[in-house]
Amino acid sequence: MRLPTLFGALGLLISLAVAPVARAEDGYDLWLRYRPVEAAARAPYAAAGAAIAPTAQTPTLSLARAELERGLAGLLGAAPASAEAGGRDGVVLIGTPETSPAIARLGLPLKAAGDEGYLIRTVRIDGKATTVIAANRDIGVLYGVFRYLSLIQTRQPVDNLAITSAPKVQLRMLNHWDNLDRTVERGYAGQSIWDWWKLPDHKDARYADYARANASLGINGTVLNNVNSKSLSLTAPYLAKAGALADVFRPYGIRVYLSARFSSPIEIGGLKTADPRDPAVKAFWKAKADEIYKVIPDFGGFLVKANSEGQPGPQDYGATHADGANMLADAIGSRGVVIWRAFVYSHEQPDDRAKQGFSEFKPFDGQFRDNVVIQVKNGAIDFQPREPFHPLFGAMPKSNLGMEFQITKEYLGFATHLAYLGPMYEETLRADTLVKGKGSTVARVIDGSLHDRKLTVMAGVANIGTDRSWSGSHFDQANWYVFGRLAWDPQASTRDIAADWARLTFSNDPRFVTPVVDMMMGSREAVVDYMTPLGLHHLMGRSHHYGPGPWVAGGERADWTSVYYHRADAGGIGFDRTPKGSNATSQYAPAVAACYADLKCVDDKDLLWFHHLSWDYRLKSGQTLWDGLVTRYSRGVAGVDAMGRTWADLAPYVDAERHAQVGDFLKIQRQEAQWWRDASVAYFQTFSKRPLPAGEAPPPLSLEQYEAMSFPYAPGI
Ligand code: GCW
Repeated sequence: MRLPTLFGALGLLISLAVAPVARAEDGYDLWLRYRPVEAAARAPYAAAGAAIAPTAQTPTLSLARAELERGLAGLLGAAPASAEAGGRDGVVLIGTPETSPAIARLGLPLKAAGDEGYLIRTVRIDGKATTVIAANRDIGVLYGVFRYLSLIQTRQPVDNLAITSAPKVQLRMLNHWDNLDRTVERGYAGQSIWDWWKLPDHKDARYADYARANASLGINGTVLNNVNSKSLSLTAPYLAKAGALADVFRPYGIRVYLSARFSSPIEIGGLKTADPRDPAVKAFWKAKADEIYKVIPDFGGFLVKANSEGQPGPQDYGATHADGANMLADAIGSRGVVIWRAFVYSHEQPDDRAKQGFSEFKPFDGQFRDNVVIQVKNGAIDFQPREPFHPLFGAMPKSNLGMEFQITKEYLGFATHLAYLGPMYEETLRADTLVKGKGSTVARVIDGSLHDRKLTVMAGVANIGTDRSWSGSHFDQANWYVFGRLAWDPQASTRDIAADWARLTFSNDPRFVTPVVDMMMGSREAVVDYMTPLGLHHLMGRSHHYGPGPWVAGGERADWTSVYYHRADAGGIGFDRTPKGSNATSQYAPAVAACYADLKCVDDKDLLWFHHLSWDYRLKSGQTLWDGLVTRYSRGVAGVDAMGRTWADLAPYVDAERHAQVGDFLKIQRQEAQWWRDASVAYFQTFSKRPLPAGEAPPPLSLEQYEAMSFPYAPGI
């Protein structure tokens, strides 16, 4: 027996002895683990990646090649040697027609791949089976390599491939709410990964790992700093720091953007005003943009939060959002974009907060420059566990409208509650605005097809930090992953994506994948049940948003309280947004508005978002509203119990380290779900004055005890 074979046999014996538990993992490798394909599943890959044909080099193609080598080495063993294409079976040929004569000769239908997409084809070259990963630009090749590796990672066949894939959204980006002192607003995964202090001289290795992970999903932009921003970010020293990050990200196809503080002309420009109509202000921004493009030639543009939650903006000078956005867009010109957020509600406006974004922006439809995108949160309030889709979607056909999802779970239990957000994103994307008849989905607004818009954006507020697992928990990685996949294709199925993620991250064993995917798919609904059932919203603890706070009242402004949203009293509960109430329903297309306003049509899941109803109102299930509320709270707790049991059973398929952490977090979630249920029931019962439905346990503490709990060190603020 040759020595390597002996060692191989020993290794096999050892791994059999400890099987099926994998070695401890801390989550750093995300979905790019490239662990060896188990012996029993090797056969279909016998020839795969026998060699990688040489290709002309660009920095991105070098990365693509290195990734392919790394992946194949990890998955299938020995690193393949270079070989001329056509020499043997199983060669992988990567490149663009410009960089590879062999690819050019194939005459592939590359048009369909567009600027960033790719083709993966099994072809015969000189009679030998060859896998071609081809694209029009080198970044498409890198994306294609990640896709090819993911097929092996998820044990798909790779011997007869005919894949064409191109992104449906142009700008697929993360928004970091990271501050210059490395705190992260609404961050639950440690500190900011940007070490501003040591930049630009020291570039942490993690920056490249970050870019690689994003590139594996097709994410092509990142806003480095918080939308609640500091002018300091736009000064020369900080531009150099941002430039250093941009240099790391560039070969991964990722452009850097910055949040811009509207009052910068005053704070760092020495001007007396930031009025967008003032020539000196215009000159400041033009010069600033020119300065940025000298440091970062491919700078993506500005993200702006203006006249919202105390941030400065054009309205401070009697100018409009359009004046402000267009002035910045002119400064940037054809070099980039201005992403202007629609998350706007003003101190002076007594109107229903849910209506304000629409009221402020709809009148300006058609008045924004071509390189302006209005970025709209998925719902009209603020990243709640469930919100009906934002009425601006479909309502501004003559403007570029982008989607802003939150990946970090500000309102869904931070990093310790397991909530897969795929179904929440999908619910919004598949919602039908009906503005151009049936099928006018939000996804089609976002991919530009509904109103024939070219400049399209999907943004996700990042959940990334210095935590080893990047996202604060293993399952929160799935939310970064599903966001990226949906940005590539907003029509994709989030159940399929969950399955891919579970396979890549943990195990391909169907005894693992099936229960985990089911658990993930139900997880967000459990959160809705134990926090905000039946369309309730914004009931979390004041300012940190940790735990239940339905009693939150008073303070700076009414629409930062819970009582503003639930309106519970002896007569009932819910926010009347029908024409009899705030009339927020009128902001939707007539058929949607009519349904939301009609008790016979509106879904129970949105009921109290749109209606104020008596405690004895009959739900579609026949239960009274009060009984239905209580049983949903309990159902949410039971859902977490079930997740805990499922996870415990899956120990054989997961390494001990990750299994234990997920298990611990599920226990935290279980306790907090119970707390949510008990505190909410105790509070609302003071209004309903009705007994609990049969079999429901009374809350163990008094309402006063729940109200007295205080969490000065809750993370994320
Ligand atoms: O969700 C709310 C958050 C704020 C955030 C704001 C926004 C960045 O509570 O922390 O500020 O929305 O989106 O601007």
